[in-house]
Amino acid sequence: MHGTQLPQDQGKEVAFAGRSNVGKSSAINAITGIRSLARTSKTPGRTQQINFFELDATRRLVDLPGYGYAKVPEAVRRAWGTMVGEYLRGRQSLQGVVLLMDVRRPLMTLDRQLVDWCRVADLPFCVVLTKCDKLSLSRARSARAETLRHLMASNDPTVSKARVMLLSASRGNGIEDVWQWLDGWFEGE
Ligand SMILES: Nc1nc2c(ncn2[C@@H]2O[C@H](COP(=O)(O)OP(=O)(O)OP(=O)(O)O)[C@@H](O)[C@H]2O)c(=O)[nH]1
Ligand SMILES: [Mg+2]
Repeated sequence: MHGTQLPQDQGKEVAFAGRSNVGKSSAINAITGIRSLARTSKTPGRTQQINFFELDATRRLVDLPGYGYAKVPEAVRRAWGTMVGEYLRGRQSLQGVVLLMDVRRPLMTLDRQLVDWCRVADLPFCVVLTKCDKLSLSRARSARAETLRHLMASNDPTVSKARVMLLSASRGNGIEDVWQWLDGWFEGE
């Protein structure tokens, strides 16, 4: 929770961000193939500090604490903003942010704020719609198309592309798509 606990700001990192309970930890577990590497929970708000997972000596995945959980006290919410804000703004090794949103309700207010935050900070991001096993394939695909449409409809003229992927951590669908994106960030100069 404190700056001193962050690993050295060297190498490359990709951070996973999203609402409480959206499936960040499950996504990291599915993506790394090591179950219970990032602790998952049925209780929203379980991950309350920034957790780092080393893929190897120079590449890390970062599990950011979730936002938007109603029962969290105001002071904790503010602490979240400070911690995550400082991390996103100040981290040299951060290559990109995976913004996770529930496929059944993407782009809620705080999700949009995080999109704006990334755009203002000029931080590359992609959107991953989680728990897509909860919808039929056709409904998941239309949620994806709709989300893409919203992201492209931004007033910002520099927004020329956006990436939205479907993921089911529990079924293992979409992991390859996310990896392709991560590889691009890890391999970029
Ligand atoms: N059906 C389904 N459930 C999922 C999926 N991914 C996660 N879940 C469930 O959603 C709940 C929350 O998952 P977590 O991975 O702990 O979510 P989180 O975003 O890390 O939550 P916090 O750390 O509390 O912010 C758990 O009960 C998971 O089993 C998925 O792809 N499909
Ligand atoms: Mg978590």
